[in-house]
Amino acid sequence: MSGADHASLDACEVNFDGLVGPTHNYSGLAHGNVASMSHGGLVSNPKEAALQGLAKMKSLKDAGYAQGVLPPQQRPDIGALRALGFGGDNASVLAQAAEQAPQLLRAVCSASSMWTANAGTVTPSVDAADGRVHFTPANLQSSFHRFLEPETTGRVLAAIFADPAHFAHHPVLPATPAFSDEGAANHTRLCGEHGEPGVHLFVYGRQAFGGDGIEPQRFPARQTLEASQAIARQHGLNDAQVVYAQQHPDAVDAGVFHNDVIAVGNGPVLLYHELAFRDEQATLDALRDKMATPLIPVRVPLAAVSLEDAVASYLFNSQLLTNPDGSMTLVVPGECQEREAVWRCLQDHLLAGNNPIAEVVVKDVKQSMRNGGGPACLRLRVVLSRVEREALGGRVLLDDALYADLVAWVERHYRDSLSPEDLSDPRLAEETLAALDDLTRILALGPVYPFQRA
Ligand code: SUG
Repeated sequence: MSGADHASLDACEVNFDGLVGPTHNYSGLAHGNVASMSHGGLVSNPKEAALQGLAKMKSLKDAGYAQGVLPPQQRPDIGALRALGFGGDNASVLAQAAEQAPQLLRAVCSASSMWTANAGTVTPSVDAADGRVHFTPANLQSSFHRFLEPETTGRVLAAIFADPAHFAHHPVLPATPAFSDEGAANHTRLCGEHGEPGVHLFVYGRQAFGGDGIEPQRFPARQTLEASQAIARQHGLNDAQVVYAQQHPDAVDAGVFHNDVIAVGNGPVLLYHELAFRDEQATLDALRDKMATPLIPVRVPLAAVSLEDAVASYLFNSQLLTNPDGSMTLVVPGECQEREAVWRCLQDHLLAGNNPIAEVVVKDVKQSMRNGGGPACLRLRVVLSRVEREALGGRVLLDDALYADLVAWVERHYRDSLSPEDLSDPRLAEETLAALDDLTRILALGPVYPFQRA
């Protein structure tokens, strides 16, 4: 059956949020991510971070949106330190790394897998020629601390989306600059209802082979056109289903390291900043040309919101969610209230404008925001039919019981303070393993972590 032949009437978007891991800390690891760069060295609160994330999930679940959860990864990644030549027992590996290569220690402790918008790229079954949901974990090769994620990410996705009748998993792209891939953060699916066929907007920062060399100068462009094309090929998307657009280099240089920091789409709506795309008109024209339903562009002009305000507030790193009556709710981070121009834009331009956005909901995810992760970074969107939802492995769809179990789990295992100096504490590594072992049982995922497979 061709995917385009069937609209799935009972499909809905499930947002799979990443649980913040016990080593959440501020190490300033992400070059080009202004929040991460400016907050490096601060003391973090992993417990508060995890509870903020869970509170967001719970409130969206209570409001009627389908909500899933993805587990954090095993950190510190002592195996990565061993591969880099450190030896002895775990405590001495950590001590040597702290002494000789503190930057490496910080990298292997990052809780960056919380930002599941970078876990991978997903194509819903309605768009796929074989009628299955397709997944490719992102290689995240732009930074060492994130390059450590894809292996476990692949195992987690395979454990949850396990049934081969419904789910197809593709290999991570070659982890080399030409195929630099950061997952769904640079991918937006536009459609009518979620269960209707969609058009896939892949946004890239640079072209590896050829291209005209117009690229960001200050900060790295993390996604290549070649990576996006390879994902589309893996997922069996044809030309009529895809649009490729280059990010505006000025935006990347202002700290827009992923497209989801400057644009968000949902259904037929594309909410974007004037400087999101290098060629705004060509991008809109291509979408209009390929979409089956009229595109509803909601443009925020530079005169209303500067790039600095967009990056500082994460206005565009919002979740745009569909309500049963067809209206949409925009879930924005609390930082949007702190910037007058942004708050005014939300009230006067977005809510009052002629578009489906009918409500703005503010969420406090400050712990994540200080590392450059807003509400939309924290979630991976997966459109699933009822049958596909029923085929999920593990216990990952949030209900009141799972929420209560996860809150109790965080209370049991997490510290409420972590400074970069604490990362070499071997007890932190032990606490984390105990926490993840416990979590695997709560989520019924099986042995997804390296320490469970040794
Ligand atoms: O890759 N921050 C992440 C934030 C990712 C946000 N995701 C999306 N926009 N979808 C990044 O830059 C900071 C970690 C540190 O500094 O310790 C970090 O990796």
